[in-house]
Amino acid sequence: MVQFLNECPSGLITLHEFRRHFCNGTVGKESAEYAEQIFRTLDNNGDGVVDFREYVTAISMLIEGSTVEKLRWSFKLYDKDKDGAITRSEMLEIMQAVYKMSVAASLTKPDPLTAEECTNRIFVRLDKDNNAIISQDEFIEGALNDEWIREMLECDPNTVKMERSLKGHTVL
Ligand SMILES: [Ca+2]
Ligand SMILES: [Ca+2]
Repeated sequence: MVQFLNECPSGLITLHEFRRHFCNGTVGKESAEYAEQIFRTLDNNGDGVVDFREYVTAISMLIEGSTVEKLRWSFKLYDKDKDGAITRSEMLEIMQAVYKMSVAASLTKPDPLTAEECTNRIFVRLDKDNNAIISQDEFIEGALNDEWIREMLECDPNTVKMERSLKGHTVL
C-alpha cells in the first residue's frame, strides 16, 4: 500500500496509471487488455478512477475472501457492461486477453485449449437454462460444483500475479 500512496499521493489511480503499474511485470504489453478489465472491475462506481478504498477492498477480498466472494468478483470481471449477465462475447474477450497473457508469460500448460474452446466449454457447463447468457447464480453455482471451471474462472495468471506482487514489494 505504501507504494500505491507514493505513486498516487491523491489516493486516486487512473486507468493509464493502473495499466502502467500492472504491466510493469513479466508479461509486458499483452496484459494491457486484461489490466483494463481489472481496472473496470475495481472501479466500482464507474467514475474512471479507482480510489484507495476501492483498491484496498478488492485486494483484501482477493486475499482473504471466500470462494463465493472471489467468484462474485470474477463475475464482475467478465460482465463487462455490468448488466448482470455474461454473454459469450464478454467471456471470450476475457479469455482471449488471459490467453495472450499466459502465452506471453509462458504460463500455459502443454496443449492448452484455445480461448474459443474454453469459452464454449464453460458455456456448456454453466448455462444451465440454455439462454445463451450466464447469470451470476449460474456462474457461482456452476463454478462451485466444477473444479475445472473454478480454475478457469479464477483466471490463474491474475491470481499468480497478485500473489507474486503481494509477496514482493509491488502492492504492500
Ligand atoms: Ca454483460
Ligand atoms: Ca443462462
